[in-house]
Amino acid sequence: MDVIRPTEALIIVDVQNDFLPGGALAVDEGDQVVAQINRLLPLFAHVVYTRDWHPADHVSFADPPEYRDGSWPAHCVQGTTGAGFPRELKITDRALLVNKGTDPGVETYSGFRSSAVDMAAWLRERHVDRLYVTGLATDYCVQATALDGLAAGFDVMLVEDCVRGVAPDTTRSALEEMRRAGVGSTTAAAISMAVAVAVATGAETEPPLEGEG
Ligand code: VGL
Ligand code: ZN
Repeated sequence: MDVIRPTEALIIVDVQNDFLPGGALAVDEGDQVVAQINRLLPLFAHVVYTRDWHPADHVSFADPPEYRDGSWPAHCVQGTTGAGFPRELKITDRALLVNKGTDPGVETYSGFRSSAVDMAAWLRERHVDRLYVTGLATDYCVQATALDGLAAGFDVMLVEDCVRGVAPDTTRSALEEMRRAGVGSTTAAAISMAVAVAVATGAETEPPLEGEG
């Protein structure tokens, strides 16, 4: 039995330089999700990277910013280093890249609401039935993407040690709202442990491919 089935997808939300320490809209410990996500990545047949991809005049940019919904410092402006993925993040090509927040007048936290890509359709074409959601930030884009995933009919698991939030109070209520809506939860540590056990007990042994040996 596979610990992660071929119909499960890893969703990596907005792991971008501007959301990491030193970035324009830094999330506390945002950098700490990268190694954990890298560890999960090889287990998944399908991966989605969402990316905040704003024009320079995006409606959410405020000066001075209040660091809450609707009032952010300029961040993740298309083509800038801040909008890029950190060098340490593994990029696989069995993946979909979803740009969002590209319309100057519209805030889009959820990858499912990108005006550029139909993420739900891409997942359904691959017979995906469950999403493991990781990334930044728990209280905005992670929450919105997880809840829209449920609404689109997917099982959704939050990978708790692979997410970080902007602020403690909004992060607490986001976790509570997701739980109440039916988002499950796990950790990269638990998944890795289950994989190790499966390998040790031989459960992961595949029959030899036809024509081999
Ligand atoms: C996000 C605030 C503004 C996020 C994006 O990725 O959670 N938060 N834009
Ligand atoms: Zn944004």
